[in-house]
Amino acid sequence: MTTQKPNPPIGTDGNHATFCRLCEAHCGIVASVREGRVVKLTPDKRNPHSLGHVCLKGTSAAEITYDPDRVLRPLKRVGGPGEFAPVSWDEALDDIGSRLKTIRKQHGPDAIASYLGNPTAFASENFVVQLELLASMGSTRQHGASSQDTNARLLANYVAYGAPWTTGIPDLPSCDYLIVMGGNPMISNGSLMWAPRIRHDFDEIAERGRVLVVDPRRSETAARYEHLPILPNGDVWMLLGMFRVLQDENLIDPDVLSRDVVGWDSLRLQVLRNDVGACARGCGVAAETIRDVARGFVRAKRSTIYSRIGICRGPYATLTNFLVTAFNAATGTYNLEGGTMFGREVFPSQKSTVGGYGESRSRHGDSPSVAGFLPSAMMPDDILIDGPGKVRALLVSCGNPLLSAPGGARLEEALKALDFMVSFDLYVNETNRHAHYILPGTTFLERPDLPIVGLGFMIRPFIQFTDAVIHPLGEARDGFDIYLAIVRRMGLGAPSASKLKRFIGKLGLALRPMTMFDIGLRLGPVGDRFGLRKNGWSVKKLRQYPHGVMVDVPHTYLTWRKRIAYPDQKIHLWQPAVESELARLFAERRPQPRFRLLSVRRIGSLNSWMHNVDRLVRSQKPALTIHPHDAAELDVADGDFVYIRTSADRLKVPVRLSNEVVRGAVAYPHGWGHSGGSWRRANNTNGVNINRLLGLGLQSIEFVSGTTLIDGIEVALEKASATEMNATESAPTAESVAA
Ligand SMILES: Nc1nc2c(c(=O)[nH]1)N[C@H]1C(S)=C(S)[C@@H](COP(=O)(O)OP(=O)(O)OC[C@H]3O[C@@H](n4cnc5c(=O)[nH]c(N)nc54)[C@H](O)[C@@H]3O)O[C@H]1N2
Ligand SMILES: Nc1nc2c(c(=O)[nH]1)N[C@H]1C(S)=C(S)[C@@H](COP(=O)(O)OP(=O)(O)OC[C@H]3O[C@@H](n4cnc5c(=O)[nH]c(N)nc54)[C@H](O)[C@@H]3O)O[C@H]1N2
Ligand code: SF4
Ligand SMILES: [Mo]
Repeated sequence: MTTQKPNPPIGTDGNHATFCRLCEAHCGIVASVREGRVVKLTPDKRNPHSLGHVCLKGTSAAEITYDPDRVLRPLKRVGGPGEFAPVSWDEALDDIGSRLKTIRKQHGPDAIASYLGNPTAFASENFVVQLELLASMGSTRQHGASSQDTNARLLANYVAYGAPWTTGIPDLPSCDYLIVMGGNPMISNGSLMWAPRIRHDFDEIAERGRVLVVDPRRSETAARYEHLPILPNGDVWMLLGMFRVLQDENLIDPDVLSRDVVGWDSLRLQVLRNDVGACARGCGVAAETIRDVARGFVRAKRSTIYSRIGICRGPYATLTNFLVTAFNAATGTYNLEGGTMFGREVFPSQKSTVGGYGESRSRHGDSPSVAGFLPSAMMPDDILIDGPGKVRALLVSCGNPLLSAPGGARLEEALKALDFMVSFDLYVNETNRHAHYILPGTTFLERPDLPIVGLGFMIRPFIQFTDAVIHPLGEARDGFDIYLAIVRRMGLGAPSASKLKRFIGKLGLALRPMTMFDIGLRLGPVGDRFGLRKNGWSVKKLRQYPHGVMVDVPHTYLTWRKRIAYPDQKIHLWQPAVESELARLFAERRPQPRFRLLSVRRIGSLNSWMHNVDRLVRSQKPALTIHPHDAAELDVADGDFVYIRTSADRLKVPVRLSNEVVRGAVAYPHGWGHSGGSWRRANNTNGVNINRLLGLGLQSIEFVSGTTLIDGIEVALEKASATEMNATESAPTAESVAA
């Protein structure tokens, strides 16, 4: 192991090796501190995992830390939405503790709900505590970004493996045939797999074999590799077609069927119900192409399908995700390097037990939780409708559901109706302007971390610990300290679902999550076993290697069965949920809608919250991408405006003509439509909030997973008249009008 120079102490001048925590790639960066201030963020070429990869967002992160619009003192609402006055931490925490205590006492624990936004996951202490906080209060009402991005994947994991967080990931370094279904890693840098240099990995696979990108839009990833255009939400049919090819051409190894999986006989009968031609019509991919893809996949052996959120937000999202896993399993790809693997974990492997589905249900609609998460789409009703179990208090951690979740005007009405709302954030945003308190959190430069989210999805085993680069600005505080202070004031001890930890907490001793991680690391496969293993790792030792280290955790191709929670340690291809979802699909008779909406991610945007950084937003001009033939039918040209309408709302947007989308699909970036937050630059950007077009309640979700229907929703388009266009040109702010 080559030695590394330890970082300077927190806040002192010099170069601090750390890592970006804006997205799952966790790229290594070097923060240069001069006179106590971070003056520059540059790629860390000495990080052995990311080897100098970063994106523009990562190197712009200090502009968030030092943003004059950032909230740096606890804020208390003193008037209407957005009217806040600074208060002391003690005053805020005392009042929050006592009001939550009263609500819990008067209305029961389920009167308190939470919404965990995406950045919650990127502050490891925050994440762990947030997951346990509600449970420690006895509440089951947890919501989050999960129903907008991952629930269907998690439910498919539960069905196939018995455990929602066990996720198959592609073994990129050895793979020869990679199908990417519904992901755009050239922009998103990958999700539920940790590979910061993803472009290099994909380039090498393409060089050796094939990278096939299945997407209704010729995304940046599709453009770089091989694009297979598909109808929005057509993937379920493509996968059924590929299964049919396996069956017709005898491409399944009987050993795999008997050893690795159960339930093939039942699934096979369903596969036989449609021939490849019928499947081709369902997905818009030619039958011969489906055959070619399936045959090539089996022939290549070191093959896998990687899928992500593009197949997680449609009406058959769970079934589609499940079929991806089933296809990877039935073709034996878990059994060799270069196929499908499970993340290489540095924590001791825990025998997982079957669970993580339906332990709680939405108050309205009775929709089951997935990994503890209830559907965001049901949150407004659960808050607004009177009766037992009504939600009266909401804790929002790092989230902006008014822009990023469904609900629109009804969600806003619900936020206004809450008895109490607390937000943990860096800014006043569209959502928390309705909060009673906003508690200022730290940016990643101001806190210690392990890449905790990445550690569960590691392709190449790597570990890094970082201290804070600088001390928190103003009065910003770390999540754990805030939660501890609140639950203590509620008389509940340390925030935790575990009785033991709560007991320890009541004694006044709180085990910091970082202490727990350290214990886990030390007891894990590369740990120092508290001195028993000479070359093992601990957080203390990692401090001497601030650029991070590659570690030796074995691949899972020989051991993957241990990760299956079902007692038979096989991948399950048949479950009641699969049966009922297939029945629902086969009974569907709806004609293809004329237009369907897709979301787009851009390199300079991160969901709804990096739009206050001028250098990131100034070149972005959100517009609706539409196929030129569709545009001709609507008689619109580049830059013209159209109304885009659903039964929920109507928005006016400029169009951009491009054949990158298949005919009938239109695409618009999400996370725009800023107004009312403290972020002055963001408030002055164009762009509408397309989530106002999403529906509400049971009609707007895939019931089994609570997934919000986001991609491929039916929309109507209508050219905006010339006078309306002129009106918008003279007042270029985004406009939303009730239908
Ligand atoms: N139409 C459409 N909607 C989508 C999506 C889509 O593709 N299309 N994508 C969905 C996806 S994948 C996701 S994950 C969600 C995201 O949606 P949310 O999870 O609600 O996240 P954001 O809207 O990005 O808001 C993040 C908030 O966290 C704050 N924040 C950022 N970092 C920190 C921090 O370190 N500490 C604290 N305390 N606060 C912080 C920011 O200031 C911001 O207010 O959106 C979903 N919505
Ligand atoms: N720059 C940037 N990076 C990000 C984020 C960001 O906002 N900006 N967000 C982060 C978050 S929270 C997440 S969850 C990840 C998500 O990471 P990804 O899963 O890679 O998400 P997207 O980039 O939205 O790519 C989804 C792709 O699916 C396609 N798609 C839509 N509908 C369908 C369909 O029916 N079938 C198929 N096959 N494809 C479809 C879309 O056209 C799009 O190209 O990205 C993370 N990284
Ligand atoms: S790819 Fe993600 S982790 Fe890497 S620098 Fe960009 S935002 Fe940060
Ligand atoms: Mo996400």
